[in-house]
Amino acid sequence: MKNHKAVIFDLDGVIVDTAKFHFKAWKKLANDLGFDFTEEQNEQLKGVSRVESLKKILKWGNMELTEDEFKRQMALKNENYLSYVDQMEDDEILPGVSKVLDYLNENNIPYALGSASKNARAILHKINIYENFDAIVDGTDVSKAKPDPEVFFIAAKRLNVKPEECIVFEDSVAGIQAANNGKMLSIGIGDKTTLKEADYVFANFTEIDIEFIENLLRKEKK
Ligand code: B16
Ligand code: MG
Repeated sequence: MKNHKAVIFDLDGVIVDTAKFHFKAWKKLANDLGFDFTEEQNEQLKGVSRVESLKKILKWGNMELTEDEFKRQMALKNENYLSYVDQMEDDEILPGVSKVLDYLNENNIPYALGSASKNARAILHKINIYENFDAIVDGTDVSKAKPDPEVFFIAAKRLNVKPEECIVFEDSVAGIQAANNGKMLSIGIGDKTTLKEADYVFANFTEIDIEFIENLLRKEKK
């Protein structure tokens, strides 16, 4: 019987809603380059790295940049994005998340962050939960993007647990696939249809009972 012993959280879309800041910053970049960028397009960038996001955006805008200009635009976007992150406070933690973190803290259940963002550490500091994590794995630690399970495998290793002992909370399709590819239990946060490959899906953390998590920490993967 496999027991789940640890939890891995994605960051953007799970713990905080930084997608709204990414949207503003990418939209400014697109507009400055002379084309538009929609919320629907922003949805497709969830869990996607900064480089890959810019490649997609330029494709949508039918635009090519030199290598130097590409790097300059990425830096500008990040600078703009960080100006929003800088204003973040504890109240940006999404509803229901703190209740789950409190439960894990009180019961000594190890948990890690597994995010594609290179700004993850700065964000966790801003919302004052950096110290709570037993391991933090972000875009600076990985060479393969989700749906490759690398980010979650590193997290499991740092938590000293086997991949199949981990529960992963994710809001992106690629992230759910990464968890499934790593034989971890996947819990989607968001839309049931979009995240249909997940083992379980909840609209947000307010819909998750502590009892549900307690049971997962005892039961076998369904
Ligand atoms: P950065 P996650 C991802 O975070 C975001 O969902 C995605 O939109 C973003 O492009 C990516 O991080 C890279 O972020 O520019 O901060 O390095 O959902 O994996 O926590
Ligand atoms: Mg995410």
